[in-house]
Amino acid sequence: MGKRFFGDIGPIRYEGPKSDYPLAFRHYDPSRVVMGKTMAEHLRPAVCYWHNFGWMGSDMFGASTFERPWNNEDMEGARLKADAAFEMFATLGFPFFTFHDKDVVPEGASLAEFGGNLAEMTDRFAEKMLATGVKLLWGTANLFSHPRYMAGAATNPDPDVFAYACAQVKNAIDATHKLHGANYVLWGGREGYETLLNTDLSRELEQLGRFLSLVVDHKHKIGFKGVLLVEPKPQEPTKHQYDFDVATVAGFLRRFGLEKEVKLNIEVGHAVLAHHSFEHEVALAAALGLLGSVDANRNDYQSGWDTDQFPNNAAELVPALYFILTNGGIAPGGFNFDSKVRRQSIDPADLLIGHIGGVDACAQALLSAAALIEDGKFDALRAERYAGWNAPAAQAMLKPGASLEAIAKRVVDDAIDPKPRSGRQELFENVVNRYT
Ligand code: XUL
Ligand code: CO
Repeated sequence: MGKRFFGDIGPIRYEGPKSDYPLAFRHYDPSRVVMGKTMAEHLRPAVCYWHNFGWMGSDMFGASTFERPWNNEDMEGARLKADAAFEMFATLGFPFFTFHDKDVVPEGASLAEFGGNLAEMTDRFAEKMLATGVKLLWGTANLFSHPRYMAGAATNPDPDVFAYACAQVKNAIDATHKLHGANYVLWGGREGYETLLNTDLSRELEQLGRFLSLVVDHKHKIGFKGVLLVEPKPQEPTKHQYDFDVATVAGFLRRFGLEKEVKLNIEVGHAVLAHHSFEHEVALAAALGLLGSVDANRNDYQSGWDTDQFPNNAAELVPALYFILTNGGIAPGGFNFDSKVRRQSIDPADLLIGHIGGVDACAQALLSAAALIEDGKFDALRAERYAGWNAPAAQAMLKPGASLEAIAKRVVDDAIDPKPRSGRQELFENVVNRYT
């Protein structure tokens, strides 16, 4: 494939921490083995189609700042976009990419035309994937940009919009299946409300549960082996979204009997919007058996909205990487860089530099978390805090047959009188910092 958009740049190589060449990896060494797997196998990095190839740099105060030769107005523009995208995937050497249906082809005048465009483009993708070795981490449907979705997709008061969303998801999941996607993501872009005054909350939640069940049924019907993932986000664009955070979605999945069918795609910036930390969302999803994949980015802590910047603070990512590693890794999920360069970063090289810094930060955090685990002291400290639970009498309290009465009797008989013990937070923090 000839180079067209990124000139003579690349392929991007690992040059090590001492390198000052901006177009080289300093920490992400794809083939370096860490805890039995290569860095590429641990992180499974992906480039997303939308922020990098879809966003043209406009904001609510100003026009597009990026000059991109591609567009999505017609299939010609969409083909150019695909050429640039695959050139970038290959230049970075990232093993995966992700897309929304609407990122890759124009919608056209009808759903049938949209479906036809998608089928044509995914044929082209299949050829490019074969030529470059790049795989699909996940596909998804954009159920939030078109005005028909202004009051939601599955949770819309109009059943015709619900039907349209079903049809669009069917096409997108079929396309993902055709490209052997490892996962399929559902982000409820406008599944929420602006005001409760016009909203029948219980009806909308029922609709959303039904919709997810229909998606699960379709997945099994076509034999799609990828994992279905819901991506929590508390608000933006709506005031309140039903997929608020990991805890909310976990409860929702249980209510509709979907907890064995659907996992979660956790985005750093969404965790921050929900007033959680990223590691909180990762640790909770792991604890509930729902950890699926990660949308890697960061928010500006002062702005209060979803700024989708590239990750660049390795130290902050260490706890999340620790919980991912102790969960047994993220596969078949990965680290999808749902991140965009800033509006003034107008050069094609800026797109590459953003991804290089992002994956380098994740790689540094991976190395730190692995060193922390391999050293063993941190895990020993954590285990020590709960060591009392190893005693048979303690275990018995958690088993069927235990009763408050029997426990109360033992407290009296054994004269149990617990003494406060230090939580040693500063010690834990200092141990983690030794590896950061
Ligand atoms: C929006 C967001 C989406 C999803 C896919 O905040 O993160 O791009 O990742 O629809
Ligand atoms: Co995302």
